[in-house]
Amino acid sequence: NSMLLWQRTAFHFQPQKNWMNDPNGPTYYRGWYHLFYQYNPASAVWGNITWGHAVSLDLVHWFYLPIAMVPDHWYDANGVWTGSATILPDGRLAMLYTGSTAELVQVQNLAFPADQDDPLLLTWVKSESNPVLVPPPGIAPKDFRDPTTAWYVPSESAWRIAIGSKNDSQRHAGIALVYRTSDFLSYELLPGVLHSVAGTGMWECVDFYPVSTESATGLDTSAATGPGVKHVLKASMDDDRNDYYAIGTYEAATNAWVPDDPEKDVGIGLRYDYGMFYASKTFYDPVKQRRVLWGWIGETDSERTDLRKGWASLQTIPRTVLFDQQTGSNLLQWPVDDVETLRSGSQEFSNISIPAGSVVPLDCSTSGGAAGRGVLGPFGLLVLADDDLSEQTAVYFYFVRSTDGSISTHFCHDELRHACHPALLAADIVKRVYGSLVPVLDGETLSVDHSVIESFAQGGRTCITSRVYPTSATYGGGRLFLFNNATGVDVTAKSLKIWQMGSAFIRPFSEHDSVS
Ligand code: DQQ
Repeated sequence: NSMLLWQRTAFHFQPQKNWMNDPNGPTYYRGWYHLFYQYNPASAVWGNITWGHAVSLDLVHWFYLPIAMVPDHWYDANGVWTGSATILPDGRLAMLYTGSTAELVQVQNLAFPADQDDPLLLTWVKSESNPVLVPPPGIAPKDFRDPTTAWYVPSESAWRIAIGSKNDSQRHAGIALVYRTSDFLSYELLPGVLHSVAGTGMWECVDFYPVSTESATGLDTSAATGPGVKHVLKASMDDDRNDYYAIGTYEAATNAWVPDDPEKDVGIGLRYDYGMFYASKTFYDPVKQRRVLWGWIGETDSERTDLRKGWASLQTIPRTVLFDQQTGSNLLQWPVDDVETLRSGSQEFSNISIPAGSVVPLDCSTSGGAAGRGVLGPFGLLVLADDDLSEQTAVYFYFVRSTDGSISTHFCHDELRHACHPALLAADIVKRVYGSLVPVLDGETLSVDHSVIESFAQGGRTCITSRVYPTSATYGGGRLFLFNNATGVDVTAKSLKIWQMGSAFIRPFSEHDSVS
């Protein structure tokens, strides 16, 4: 049981107990960052979905607050599902969310803070007009959910929101519907769809936001379109449980978003993360002028084990999202710089040579795919490893030379050798090798937090998240190694910097905590 306890994280957000899934309505309001999340107050598996709630002053340390919304009306009797926040020009806040009705129909509902002057947003009032939206003709009752943050269209003096769905009569197309509203109470469905991709199925948790192609700052969701601005469309694919995004051009007048590269369209191209990551959502942080991404990290162990642990799922470290001005074709994600306040005891290594076929232990206490050997790799790091390397997760690169002589770089996680303790959970854990192509190789950051590894390669062009369940590399026993399983090349690690990460506090809000 101490092993199960060890799996609780030190700086990834998770509730005190029970089940969590999608991040909901993230926002900054009067001094506080707010995170709501899909939460089952009664058990460590999905069900009875309410909105859990936590606040933070820095996106690192969190206070749990009481549950914000529970299923207490016919229009959300089967769950207060995913939704998004919109900050109105006068500073008030509107929250739209999906309710699963008593008849299991998906409808959209409006809620607002009972007291707009309460920075903690403790009490929520559901609109008397609920549901404000029901599935339109042609849309199945269970395929209409997860409203986005609204964006303002000045030429119409009105707001728009997008909602994910699917159209099975059009080759199982995933679609995003767009509605116009001026008061968040009545809505008009715009003709056509924002976008549609055949074969991708139901789009959950659609996110739609502008990015600057010229500066490294984030944009408000309602930022003006035009030169220097592109729009990201993201959808969570219910069919394959991954979050795909594409970058393109949005034209409000025609209600259309067009991907820059049709071959890398939503659902068939880029993913935010090539590991365990789903149902993500961004918000604009006006304090640091950045767009921040949250993602849900599920478990890869069994429900039985989750019930035994009494909890399931984590949220990612919030990530800053920027347009990659160098490639012009992808986003860059990086853990918010606020987490650097948890760093201490830095150790720096430079020019470590790792001869072909060797493993180099790094002198610090703190990881099929990686074990295979090719001429040009794999090589990389073994994290959460025990002393004799019977337990490890490998985070690594390898090069592939194609017949035309060009070389591509792959970035991977190999989970096949974590949780080795025979008597333990190993049997009911799904272990995989995750990987993706990453353009060029230079610079990577890695966050290792008890039972989760998040990796950001090449400045955040490619990201991978793994749940791991160490059984012997726990309680300070986790070690870090460099390895080179290439047969044909020696590798030099030019520089490597390692920090100990302190624990963030994530605890209930008490009377003594000051309110700004
Ligand atoms: N989770 C919510 C839905 C959403 C799904 C229900 C995505 O609103 O589509 O818990 O994980």
